[in-house]
Amino acid sequence: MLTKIIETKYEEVKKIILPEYDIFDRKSLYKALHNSNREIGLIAEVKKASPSKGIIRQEFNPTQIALDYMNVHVDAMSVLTDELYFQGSSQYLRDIKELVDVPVLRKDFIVDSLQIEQSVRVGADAILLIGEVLEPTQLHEFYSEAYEKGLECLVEVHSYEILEKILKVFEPKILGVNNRNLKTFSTSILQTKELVTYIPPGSLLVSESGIHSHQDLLDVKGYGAKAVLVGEAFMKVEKPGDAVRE
Ligand code: IGP
Repeated sequence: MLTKIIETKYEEVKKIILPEYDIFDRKSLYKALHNSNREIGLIAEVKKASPSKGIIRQEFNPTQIALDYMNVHVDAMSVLTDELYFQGSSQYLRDIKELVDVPVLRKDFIVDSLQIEQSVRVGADAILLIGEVLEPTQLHEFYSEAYEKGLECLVEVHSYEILEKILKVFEPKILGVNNRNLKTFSTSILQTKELVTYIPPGSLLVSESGIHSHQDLLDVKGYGAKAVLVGEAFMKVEKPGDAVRE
C-alpha cells in the first residue's frame, strides 16, 4: 500500500500548479509542543479517511473541527492533504490556517521539493517527512530546504533500523515515532517505548498513531514522549473537542 501511495504521489507531483505566493504568520511547532500547558503536548489531526480504516468521519467539516479543537486549546493541528487515500485537501489546510492561531502541520507524503514550496504557499507551519519513504540524505535535504523556507519538520520513523540510518546523517529537532507500521497498518504504542532510548536528548519526541484513550496517553508520556499526535480517536466522536477534554 505504501508503495502504491508513493507511486501516486510521484504522478501527482508532475501536475502540481503552485498557488500564488501569500503571506502567512508562521508559528513554531517545536515551541508550541515544548511550551505546552497540557499534561503532554497535543497535535490534533483533521482526517476524514485513511487507507486502513476507510471513511473515519462521515460528516466532515474541516473548519468546524478546527474551531472545536481551538476551543479546547490543542497545541497544534495536523491536516491531511493527500486527496486520493485520505480524502484530504491542501484547501482544508489553507482554510484552517486562516482560522486558527496554533501551528498547522501538513500531513502528506513529501517526495519532491516542489511539495515544500507548495506547503509554504498554502500556509503550512510544518511538514511531515517520513523515514520509511525517503533516503536519509534526501530527507535531510528536504529538511534543510523546509527550514530555510521558514517551515519546520516532523521527521517520522516506525522502526529502529530507519531511525538509526537517519541519526547517522543528522538529528531532527522534532522526531515522531509512528506506532503504526505503514506496511501492515497495525498499531502498538509499545513501539514508542522500544525506540525511546535511541532518541537523541536534543530531539522532541512525538508519539503518533494508535492513541485511543487517556491511559494510552499517560503510557506514552511514561515512556518519555513529549507530545502525541491523535487522529482517529478524535474523529470518531461528534464533537472532537469533547474527546480532547477526556
Ligand atoms: C494519527 P491515529 O491512529 O490517531 O488516527 O493516527 C496519525 O499519526 C496518522 O494519521 C499518521 C499518518 C502518517 C497519516 C501518522 N503518520 C503518515 C498519513 C501519513
